[in-house]
Amino acid sequence: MFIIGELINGMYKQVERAIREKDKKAIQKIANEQVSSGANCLDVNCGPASKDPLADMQWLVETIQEVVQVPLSLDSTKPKVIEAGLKLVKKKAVINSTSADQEKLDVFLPLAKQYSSFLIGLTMDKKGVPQDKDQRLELAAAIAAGCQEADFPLSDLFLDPIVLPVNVAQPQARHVLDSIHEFKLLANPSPKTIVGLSNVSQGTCTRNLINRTFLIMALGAGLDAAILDPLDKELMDSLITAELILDKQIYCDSYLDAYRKK
Ligand code: THG
Repeated sequence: MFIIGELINGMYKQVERAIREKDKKAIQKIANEQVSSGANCLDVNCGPASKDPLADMQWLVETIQEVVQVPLSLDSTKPKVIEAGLKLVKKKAVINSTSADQEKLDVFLPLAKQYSSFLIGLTMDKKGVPQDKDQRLELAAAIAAGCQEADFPLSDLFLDPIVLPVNVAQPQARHVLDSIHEFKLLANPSPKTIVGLSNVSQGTCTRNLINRTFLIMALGAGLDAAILDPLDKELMDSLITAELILDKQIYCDSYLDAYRKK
């Protein structure tokens, strides 16, 4: 499982403050904590309050790379903001993200090729987020076809069926799980799948329990990657255990410690 830490996001009040005040230490602490808890990659999102997202993205990428070596997931809807980050990254980055709209694919696919990065394709378009798995599959197929036309390797594509909060869109969680399974069958080699896990529990009173349960079900459906909170230890323990049961980790009595020492 490819784990992308979600905590460097201006959506969080302390991160928004740290970005505004250019408080390097605060960002570097969150970067270090996520990596030592098992994140393989860090999401970088300036947040909705950023007045200069391009400069903020550059500052975040430089600040994070001073203390950790993991690749970064550049999270913005603006190609210029993503490109500002791509120019600075030291590892193969993740572009987070394009939608299925042709005009978005026309911008993000050349960018992903030019900088040899991974690309997350959200199965949504101008009409918004689909309401069932068949519409998600249609958009996923359009994104995969766009990649093939642009000669972008499908092995570098992550398809994101878009997780919605279970308290307001309850039937969608089931559709997302079915989509994860079906996206894998779209092409050969299979495109990878990813979700923004914490979306599922927004506004609920039992966030950690809902996140944990949904992640394990998604892993069972074949999920390859997730944007999540790696500091949630019970979530990480459950993830490691699910991988053990799916025969993706070797069992030993101390498998939790063994995983963390990797
Ligand atoms: N897919 C992709 N990228 C994504 C998402 C996705 N990036 C953003 C998001 N979704 C994933 N990251 C988060 C980060 C935080 C939260 C949810 C998803 C979150 N934040 C608290 C909240 O809104 O309640 C903030 C609370 C606070 O201020 O402390 O839940 O789906 N490709």
